[in-house]
Amino acid sequence: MSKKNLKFNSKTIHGGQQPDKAYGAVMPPIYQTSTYAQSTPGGHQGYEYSRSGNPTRTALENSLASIENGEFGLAFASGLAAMDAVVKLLQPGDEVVSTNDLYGGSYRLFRLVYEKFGIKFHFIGMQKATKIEEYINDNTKLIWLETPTNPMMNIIDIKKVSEIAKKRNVLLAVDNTFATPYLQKPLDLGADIVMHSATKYLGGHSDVVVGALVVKDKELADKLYFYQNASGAVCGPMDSFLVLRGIKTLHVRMQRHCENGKAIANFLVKHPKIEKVYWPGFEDHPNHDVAKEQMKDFGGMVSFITKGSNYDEAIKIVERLQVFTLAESLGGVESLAGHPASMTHASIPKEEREKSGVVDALIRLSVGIEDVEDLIADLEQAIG
Ligand code: P1T
Repeated sequence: MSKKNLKFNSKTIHGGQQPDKAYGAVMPPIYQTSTYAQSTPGGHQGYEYSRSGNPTRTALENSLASIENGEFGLAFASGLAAMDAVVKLLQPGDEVVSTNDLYGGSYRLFRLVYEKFGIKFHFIGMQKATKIEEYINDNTKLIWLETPTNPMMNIIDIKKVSEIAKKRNVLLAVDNTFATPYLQKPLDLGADIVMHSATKYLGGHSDVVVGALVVKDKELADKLYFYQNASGAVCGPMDSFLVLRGIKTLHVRMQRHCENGKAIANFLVKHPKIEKVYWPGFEDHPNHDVAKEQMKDFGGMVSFITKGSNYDEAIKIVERLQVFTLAESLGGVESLAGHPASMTHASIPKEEREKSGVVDALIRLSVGIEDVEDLIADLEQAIG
């Protein structure tokens, strides 16, 4: 039976994997080497230098391609390094249409690094997909979107956006960090590139910083590989091993993240001190129907605002949490809480971030896989 036809849960464990050729190791060895012996110049066994390729990284890249239903995976030193390779496909004068609600570091990369090289970025709300058409012109080469968005949990209709992108001959890249391929597969919905901060759910244990790209098209894969090798922000062998190990339990972890996320969202929405909860599983979430259609479940990320809250009040709440750890990042087995305005989204100017709802009072939760009663009790005492 071809491993290509496995169902998703089996793919997380077996996809693109085979026992190591040397001794049959079931997990790929950590090939902690920078270089490889050659019998004559160019006479090597497939690997010559670990920036260009490393067998442990290849094992991870094959797994990534398999779980995202793609053909080619590329593993980078971080999520931002993976994004960086995508932007390098562009030329001065090119334009990008991006979601206005996105990770602060992604915004910073676009605005503070690539704008000065003559690339123009439009940050817009994409909840109504047709809105994008107003911003596409002959210079537009890339649409960049997150769904669910970080941290407002907006849902963008990947299929509709991909139809627009195809019609206008523009590449579509989807940051699938929040959903993971357990919940949604952007390539199946028409995207050209899937990007991950594998630091998050794919790694799953908050012990590594890694990024990933997956594509179907060989020509596109070759171009991205060129920039990966030419710029050199590759994923090391130890980190490749850790993410590969994380992916093997992705489906079981995600199932529990979703269950706990749902319980927390429902607890918060009924709490008398809560003003607003952002979670795509609510029937009154603006794109709940799209979420139901393109996602298997609603994920483990929940954002909220308490009544009459402000910057200081939000900080007090996150400081009082005991089981949730106040920290940057998300997607690990442990629950984390963050204050986007001062942490993950601090690099977006206040006026700009508030336009997309990232106000000073907003708190973001990455709901882990602990006993949910403990998480609810912790929120109860912190909210007061
Ligand atoms: O941190 P890094 O692996 O480089 O990934 C950047 C990144 C890209 N895209 C999304 C949606 C992200 O959430 C991130 C990183 N985010 C956090 C560190 C955070 O706490 O939101």
